[in-house]
Amino acid sequence: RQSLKIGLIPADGIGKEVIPAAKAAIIAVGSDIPKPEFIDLVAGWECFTRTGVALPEETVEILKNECDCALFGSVSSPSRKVVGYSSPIVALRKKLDLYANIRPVTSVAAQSGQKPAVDLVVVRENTECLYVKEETLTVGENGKEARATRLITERASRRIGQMAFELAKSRPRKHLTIIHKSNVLSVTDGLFRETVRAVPSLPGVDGKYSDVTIAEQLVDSAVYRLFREPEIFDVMVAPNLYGDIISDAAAALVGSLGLIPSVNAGDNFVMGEPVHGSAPDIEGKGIANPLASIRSAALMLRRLDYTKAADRIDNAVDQVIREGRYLTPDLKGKSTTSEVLEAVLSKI
Ligand code: NAD
Ligand code: K
Ligand code: MN
Repeated sequence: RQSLKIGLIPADGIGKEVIPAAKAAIIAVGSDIPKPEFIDLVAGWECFTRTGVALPEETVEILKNECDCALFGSVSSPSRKVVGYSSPIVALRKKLDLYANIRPVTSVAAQSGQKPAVDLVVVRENTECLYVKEETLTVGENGKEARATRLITERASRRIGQMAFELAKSRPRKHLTIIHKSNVLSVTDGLFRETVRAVPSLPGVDGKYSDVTIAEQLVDSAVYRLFREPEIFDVMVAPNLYGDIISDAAAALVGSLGLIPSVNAGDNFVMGEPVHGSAPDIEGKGIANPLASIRSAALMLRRLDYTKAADRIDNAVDQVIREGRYLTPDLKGKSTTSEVLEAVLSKI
């Protein structure tokens, strides 16, 4: 590659405050990556209120045809149904076939050998489950009746399973926990569980995952155990909704949602994205934690095999957290977004 073309979609709320920090971190790694070229793209609720479209066709086309990778901030989706609006991030994950959402949750304590040691990765299926968003509202003898379709396919469960086994194999503990609720949802979660379990015996796998240990945990007790003994988890693979909830819960264990990065990954494209939303309660105050977004940039670079650049960014972030001098209020600090960014840049 001569250059690395990165689409930037800050979208709404604090997305606009933290994506510039990720951009600055990427620029700071200099010659460890091909010369970065940033392409500013729009999507989101504000875009919708301005143009009537939440995800312009142009944004999708440029991502598909011109970008090597992308960074997404956060969208503000109204909790009421608004005619014509649907979440652009859910649509983007589908349109770019970014079928896995990989969310590492690591406490700095874990890195320095202290307790509680959280060092896990949630591998969330990213295209189906309840997020197919097929909802209906009818009126019956019980008044209004709302229904939603929950889709689990063998294909999606298999490829997320493969991604999870691959990731588990690459980590020191090589342990995979399958999250489901197949005691109640025996058909849908049953299919997810069985399909993931069957990955090691797929044709062509040839004992590749024989060193990965496999456990299962019902989603509710998984949250319970996550809070009591987070150290038992390494890689957790889950259908879309459970994965969403579990990763926010795990974020609480390490201090803040503002620390947790993710990548939306497919076979041909990768999009970094902080796990948090648009945080309307702190929007515009200049105090959003930029570390989740900066770490998402590192995760994106790591997936593109720019390991050295990714390590430099991650090490800088870890040092800033460990020193504790420049932290935003979500981590009980007094610093602003830009002060934390400056601290990270100085370490890079
Ligand atoms: P949220 O993640 O925006 O915020 C939850 C809490 O965490 C808030 O108190 C917020 O201030 C805090 N927080 C989150 N990120 C932070 C950061 N970087 N620094 C400091 N504090 C941070 O979740 P929410 O409040 O449930 O949702 C707000 C909006 O975001 C909603 O419109 C929702 O639809 C949207 N959302 C979008 C995405 C996405 O873009 N993928 C994900 C989740 C929520
Ligand atoms: K987000
Ligand atoms: Mn979420």
